[in-house]
Amino acid sequence: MNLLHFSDTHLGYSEYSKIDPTTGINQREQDFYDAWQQVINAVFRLKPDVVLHTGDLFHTPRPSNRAIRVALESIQKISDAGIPIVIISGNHETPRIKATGSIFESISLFTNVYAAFDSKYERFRIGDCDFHCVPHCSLTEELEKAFQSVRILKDASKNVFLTHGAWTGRQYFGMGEFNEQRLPDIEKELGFKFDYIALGHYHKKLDVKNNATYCGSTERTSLNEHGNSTGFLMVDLETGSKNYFQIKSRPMIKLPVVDCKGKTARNIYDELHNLATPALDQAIVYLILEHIEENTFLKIDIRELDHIFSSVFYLQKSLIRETGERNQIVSNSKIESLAVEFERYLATVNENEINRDKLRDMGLSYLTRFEI
Ligand SMILES: [Mn+2]
Repeated sequence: MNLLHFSDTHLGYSEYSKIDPTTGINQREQDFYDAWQQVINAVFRLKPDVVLHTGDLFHTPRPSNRAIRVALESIQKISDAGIPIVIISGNHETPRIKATGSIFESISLFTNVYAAFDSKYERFRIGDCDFHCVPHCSLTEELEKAFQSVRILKDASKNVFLTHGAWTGRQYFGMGEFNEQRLPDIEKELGFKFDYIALGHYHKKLDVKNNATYCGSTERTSLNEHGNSTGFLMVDLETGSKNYFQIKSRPMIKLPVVDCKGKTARNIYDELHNLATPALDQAIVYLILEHIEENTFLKIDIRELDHIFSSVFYLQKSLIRETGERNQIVSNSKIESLAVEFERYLATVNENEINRDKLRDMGLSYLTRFEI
């Protein structure tokens, strides 16, 4: 039996303000739909016996109509093709209040769809294989109860386990999210070895054991994920072999940290020009400037930084300045406080035309008096 395992598709995620010129929707939202579509195309190309999705199908418990349509359209196609889908809910789409209901109630109406989403253990038999599911649970007690409820039936020829959360064996593999769940080693608890343990939640392809794997996400939801590939897994239950298929997603690149000690704004711009290669085109780029001296900091024009990296999709900037008392101030925002922006402006004005010191003192006294 061949399984296609994917996870953490986060449909409905959107970020930044860029619009896709073809579809007219938020570009990042579209990126996530494109990633999803690549996996759906692969389902029809690779024709697995069963498709597994291990949670965070949607980015939120109340996804937009568009995100729902994208998901249902594809799920219906897979269902119509007679390919079973086993799907569990993750922490991102599990409502905190049960009365909200779950979008998974609608998804499970399709034939060939086996969905576990109700904060409890569920087992589905497909062919002669059992799929044991523990979705994200709202409460820790529910999670404990779900794990205790797992039963292995004698007549099942294969057993697959699906769950969503942070594996906490020898090492912790989590996302650091406040509502994430810590997963016990189910095999140790049961004294039983599964044919495959399909894990969701950690956005990086990772084998926690020979037979237990996070397939990673299909797109990246945070700059912390800049080094992660995106894709899905094909698992052969007979041989235990696993093949990872990478899919295309928007590049996310963290540039080497720029040490600005002793450098002028001009020196820094020159250095950045060398970093701004065509490899960054349309990428989400993380730029860190550190040890910026106070004087230089005031002269750095943020618009110039954006200009140097004008071919990127989005430039996340972190400017770290030395203040002399071994303190560092980190600024991520585009516009600083009015006082800083005013000082920056003064630094660009021709000194012959104004009395800079006087203007600076007057300006700062007004600004600090009235700035909230
Ligand atoms: Mn996730």
